Amino acid sequence: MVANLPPHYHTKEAELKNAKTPEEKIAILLEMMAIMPKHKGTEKLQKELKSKIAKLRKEAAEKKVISRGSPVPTIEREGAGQIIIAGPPNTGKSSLLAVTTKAKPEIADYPFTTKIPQPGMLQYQDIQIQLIDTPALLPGISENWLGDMMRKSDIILILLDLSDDDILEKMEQTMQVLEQFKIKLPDTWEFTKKILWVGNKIDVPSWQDIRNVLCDLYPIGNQIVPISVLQNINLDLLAEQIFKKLEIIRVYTKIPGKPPEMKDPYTIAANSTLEDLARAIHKDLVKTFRYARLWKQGTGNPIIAGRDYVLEDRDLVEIHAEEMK
Ligand SMILES: Nc1nc2c(ncn2[C@@H]2O[C@H](COP(=O)(O)OP(=O)(O)O)[C@@H](O)[C@H]2O)c(=O)[nH]1
Ligand SMILES: [Mg+2]
Repeated sequence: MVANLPPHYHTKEAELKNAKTPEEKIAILLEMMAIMPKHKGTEKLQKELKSKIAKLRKEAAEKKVISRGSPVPTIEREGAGQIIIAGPPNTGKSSLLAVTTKAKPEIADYPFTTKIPQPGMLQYQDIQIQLIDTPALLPGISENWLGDMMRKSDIILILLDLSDDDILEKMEQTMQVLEQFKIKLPDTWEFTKKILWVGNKIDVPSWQDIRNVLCDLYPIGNQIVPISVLQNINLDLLAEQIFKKLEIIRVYTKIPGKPPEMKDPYTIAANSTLEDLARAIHKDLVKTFRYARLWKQGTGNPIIAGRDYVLEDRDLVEIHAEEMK
């Protein structure tokens, strides 16, 4: 006989009876797992729920192959880069979006609050970077549109909860979905996308122990950016890491004879040339480009540079072109 199940648990049991799809059932079962107290008395029940979830996941995966035509959410790319915030349930993904952008996602201490992706713009110095909050990565639940969205992004930010004792299981599930999405290569620690590892909730004292447990199994030791969304710890560092990983540079342009405004820079890939910049400004400019006067950050005298010149972050450029006929 199981003792002391919270009343909320029984509400979920009732919901489970009414749930129709395997996805809905898995979501409810995972919530039941989350609210169930973990002790000897609930061990058997925990096992039962786990095996139910495993069975449903198989069912869902089989069904997914044939089901088509459900509406697929898409988000238009904006700003200097697109970052997907992904990870297990309840790690603070929506909270991170809410604190770093003007977006207002739903936040709650139970899983599956976020069902559709939500974008927001992160201001980093004088540029904006698009962050997208997404539903949790879970085998059997995560839908293919999420994989597509991740593969089209610039960086996948994997947000982990460093206060979670079950972090290894969560990590395992996350990796399983990333493999299914062909973002992680099987049996290796290689990814087809840039991954930024972030550990949240470091306001909880045990975070270092949990990080160590994680690092014993996964080669991400010194890569995890430790943050607390709730207490605003290291969020500036995180923005800086995102900018670095994007590998872009800001280039300011000015009109001949006018003073520079030094705002709204072009953001282009690192190691771009003046020709690449000209192309980003206008396709005709690539043909008519003659030379540029170029100021390095903080210097007074311009240099004269040709189209092969490799630009650096914060260069100021004045392009001289032939008149179009
Ligand atoms: N202690 C702590 N709790 C946090 C932090 N960030 C988020 N949370 C809590 O974690 C729970 C899940 O947050 P949410 O943003 O909905 O997570 P999501 O499911 O990953 O989108 C909420 O109760 C948040 O208040 C943090 O930095 N520290
Ligand atoms: Mg959420």
